[in-house]
Amino acid sequence: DAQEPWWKSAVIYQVWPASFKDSNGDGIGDLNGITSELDHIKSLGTDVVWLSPHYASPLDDMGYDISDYNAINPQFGTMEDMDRLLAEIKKRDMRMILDLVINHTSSEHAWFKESRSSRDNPKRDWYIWKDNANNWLSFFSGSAWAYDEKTKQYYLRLFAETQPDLNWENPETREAIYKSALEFWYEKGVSGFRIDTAGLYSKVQTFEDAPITFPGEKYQPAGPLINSGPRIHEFHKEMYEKVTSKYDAMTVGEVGHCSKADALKYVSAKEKEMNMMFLFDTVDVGSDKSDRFRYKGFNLTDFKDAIINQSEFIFDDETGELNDAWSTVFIENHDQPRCVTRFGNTSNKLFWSRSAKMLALLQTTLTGTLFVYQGQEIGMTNVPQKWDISEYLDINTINYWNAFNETEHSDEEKAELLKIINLLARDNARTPVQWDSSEYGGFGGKPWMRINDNYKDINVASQKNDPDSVLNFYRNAIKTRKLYPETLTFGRFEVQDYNNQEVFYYTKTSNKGQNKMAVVLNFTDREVEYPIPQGKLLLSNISNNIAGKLQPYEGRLIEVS
Ligand code: ISL
Ligand code: CA
Repeated sequence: DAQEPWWKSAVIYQVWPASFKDSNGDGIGDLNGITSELDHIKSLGTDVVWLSPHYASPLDDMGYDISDYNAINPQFGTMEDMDRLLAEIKKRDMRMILDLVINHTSSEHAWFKESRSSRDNPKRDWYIWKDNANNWLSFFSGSAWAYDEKTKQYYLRLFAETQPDLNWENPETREAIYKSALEFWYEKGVSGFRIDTAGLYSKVQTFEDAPITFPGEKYQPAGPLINSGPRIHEFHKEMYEKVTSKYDAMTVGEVGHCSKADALKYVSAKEKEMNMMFLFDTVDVGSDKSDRFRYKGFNLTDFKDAIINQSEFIFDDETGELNDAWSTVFIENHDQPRCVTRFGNTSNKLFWSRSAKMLALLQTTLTGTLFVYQGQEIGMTNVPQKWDISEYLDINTINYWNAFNETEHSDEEKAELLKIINLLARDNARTPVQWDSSEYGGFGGKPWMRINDNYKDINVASQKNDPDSVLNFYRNAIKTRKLYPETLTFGRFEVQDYNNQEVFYYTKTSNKGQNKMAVVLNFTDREVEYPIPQGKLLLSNISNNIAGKLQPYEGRLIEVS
């Protein structure tokens, strides 16, 4: 639709710099490494590159702990490297968006160093200081409060101890954030931001204890006391009005979970807050939404529900037509395990390849802006189950494992948690990208995080020119998506045969109903008899389709009218 803004039909590729490509052999991915692989990124059909934090940072939370918004992490390169990366992206007719981490800074940021220096420092109130801690649980385990010896008060830190929360109640703090974290980069020519933890800026100011979610636990999830709090929409409106509205920019907020009413405030065009957001229904399926490692599993209707919930708010309840809100399509990012392991099947090569392609077919036919995470396009998998816990490097996993081991557990309980960690840990997304079959997968020097053992079988070089590879399936599927934007990117999404636990069948209808497609996906490792809708087969992950039957992990996209 020519009337629609560019970011609705964009395909966005996320780069997590530490593990993308190392250009100088020090074992850490870097900006020049990204520049050297822009043709690969572009070949997928990418319109926008989302760069995860590249800023100066002690890397306690891999860059989501920023010590200077206006400097590049020297391990990733220099400002000249950044300028070149941006220029090379634009040269290829793509745009760049950055990560905007403004709920907290690193404790090494100059603002926090001042704030903690004395109780009467002018920046004391830029962070959240209290005489007493409450029972809030940190997202990274333990208390959400850290005690500071020097000034004998606690500061709030919803994430790591070295990630103090900024105080958004203070207008001077907000101005400083807008100037240094946003304006600086807009002026350099970036096209917007992925807004980290976009629902967390407004804390309920009573700082009261959270109700009990996990009986018997000392710390409890703060829930609505921090999530979509009382002033959150006011803050987003201000940020949009004062900064974002001045540029040709897109924003995508990481919200996670929220009510439909809040969703429509965050991303309805008329509200002027953000363009779209990430909701976690799908990636959290089977888990407690406050603690992913409390995992119970799920069935296919839970998965269908998750996908419905993530996008139904963009359709009018009565007419079924699009309203003025917008949604995202994603199944991986740097915080999530690999989708082929989680939702597909990696037990043999055939199932791995077919289920990776089936998930590609799912993603490229859903409504919203499509996001692909580095390595997803070649079907990278979770780390092997046999890896020792010491191979995991993410602060989230390590703190969780340590907190668990503070109390006695049987060997079975430990083994059970290790299995869940292997299934769901963020580290699964953070192993180096597998470029070829040479040492360290062609990533560069000896990588900071162990490369997945399967790099000789799964890598870009072996897939690039193979017409049957996962990579070429993604390329084709994205091409197909761009050929039929009205139906695939903007179409109405309706789940059919909802109760079926083997087959995910849905239809997509263009807004005015001229064109209709059916997507049929067999989520099992068995052949399934199925009344497959008649029509023109546009795309499938197998070549020898049989009438009335779906082979294991078979998927079809069919134009039905
Ligand atoms: O991955 C999680 C822990 O299991 C989530 O709770 C995650 O921390 C949450 O979605 C916020 O994520 C974002 O902000 C974090 C950072 O660690 C994540 O990498 C980032 O995506 C703090 O900045
Ligand atoms: Ca490097």
